[in-house]
Amino acid sequence: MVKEFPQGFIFGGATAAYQAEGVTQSEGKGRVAWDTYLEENYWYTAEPASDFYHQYPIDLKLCEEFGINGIRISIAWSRIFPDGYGKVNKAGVEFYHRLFKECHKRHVEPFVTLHHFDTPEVLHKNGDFLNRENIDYFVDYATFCFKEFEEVNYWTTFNEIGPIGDGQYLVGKFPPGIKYDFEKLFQSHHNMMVAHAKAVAVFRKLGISGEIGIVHALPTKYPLNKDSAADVRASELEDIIHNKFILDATYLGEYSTKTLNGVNEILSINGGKLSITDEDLEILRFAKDQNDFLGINYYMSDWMTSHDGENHITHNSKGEKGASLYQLKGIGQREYNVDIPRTEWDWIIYPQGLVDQIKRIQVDYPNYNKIYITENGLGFKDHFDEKNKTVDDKERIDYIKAHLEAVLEAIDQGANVQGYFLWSLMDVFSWSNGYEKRYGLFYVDFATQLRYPKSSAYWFKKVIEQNRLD
Ligand code: BGP
Repeated sequence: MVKEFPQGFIFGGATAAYQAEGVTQSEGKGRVAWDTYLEENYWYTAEPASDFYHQYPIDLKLCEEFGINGIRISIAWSRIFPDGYGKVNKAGVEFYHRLFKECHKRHVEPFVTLHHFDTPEVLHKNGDFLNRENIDYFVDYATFCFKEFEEVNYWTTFNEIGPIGDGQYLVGKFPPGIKYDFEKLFQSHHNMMVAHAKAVAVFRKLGISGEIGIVHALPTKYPLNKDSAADVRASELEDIIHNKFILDATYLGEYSTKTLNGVNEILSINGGKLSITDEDLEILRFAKDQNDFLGINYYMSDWMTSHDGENHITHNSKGEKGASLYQLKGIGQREYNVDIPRTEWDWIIYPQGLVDQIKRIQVDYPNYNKIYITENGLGFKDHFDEKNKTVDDKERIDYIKAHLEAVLEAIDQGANVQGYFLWSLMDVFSWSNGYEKRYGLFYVDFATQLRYPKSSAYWFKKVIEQNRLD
């Protein structure tokens, strides 16, 4: 098997505006739904986060020192348009110009996402992407950014349309906290895919230079018992919810019969009806061959059995292993007690799932062009070594190494993978798990905002220097 990464491979670190920047209530930024939702439902807020708004020169200097040549950054929509549309906040625009300039100064290529979970509150309140008016507001915002930020070479429309619908309307851990509403779940997926396609169309029409793509979270789903037709169906339906529906929209420009049959099966049991118009399909068809790249966020796989009881999901937000429950009526349930390691948050660690997922893209969606692994990493309750001012995060190194091996295996099997971004560059807070779930290469002391490289950062630096795994 190849051990070397392709020439020009991006070894990146990933961040997201809301999880990193801080400064959520000043500098002209408009509120987002998360501001209120965290205040009301969780034990932490997005302040100070990693104070990236001020610390970015330090973080980018660390990137340069450790050989990291790419960074995922998202623009906070409400920093540009505090109300989602209309009046522009000049301070926000200037901030991102400063940030991108610093990236280039440090030879760190910014991969810029337009929407990473943080719809402005004004638009979220009136239905978020379930309200079709907001599709147009998103496209206006995207158009503004394409024209304004000429220094950006890589654009991503959305981060994780799947988990947005999932968090907002199925698990209920994201605002507005609705559970088990499958109509809203699929409609949100669909409408956001239409928004993506429309933004891609504008990008092409304006002849913007650079590349455009989308980032999907793609957890691989397996039947617990391969010989059980019920388990196989459970894994297929779960795959449709999280992966296949949005992948079809992205690369087929329509929903395959298999996908629609699955969606109809789910809706016939759980209620609901989708609105998909001819005009929607026309724009999806236009965009399907226009994606320069696919970003894959991969953390885990799931093993499924059938489930005919009621819907019941318990989100394990405190990292108490075994606290998760995921059962969907007529769809299936996740089996956590498989003989495979999992994190404290019950995320099953299975690098082969990444190989299998990439293979499915190659086979089912051969028009994908190229892939970046845009997120992968280990959430852990890191122990800071006060004496040596570091974290000995051996578990994280093992996790990253195994997944980089999976990337090499996929490349060996003919996949065009051009980069790997570790989630996260430095510690940030986790949306529904707080500041205790850390992922960074650089430890952040949230009280002082000082950064300390972890063992994983030194290990990663070596991999980058050698451009290969030992
Ligand atoms: C992805 C998101 C990231 C990040 C990551 C880790 O879904 O794109 O923003 O949060 O997952 O997830 P979590 O924070 O839930 O552990």
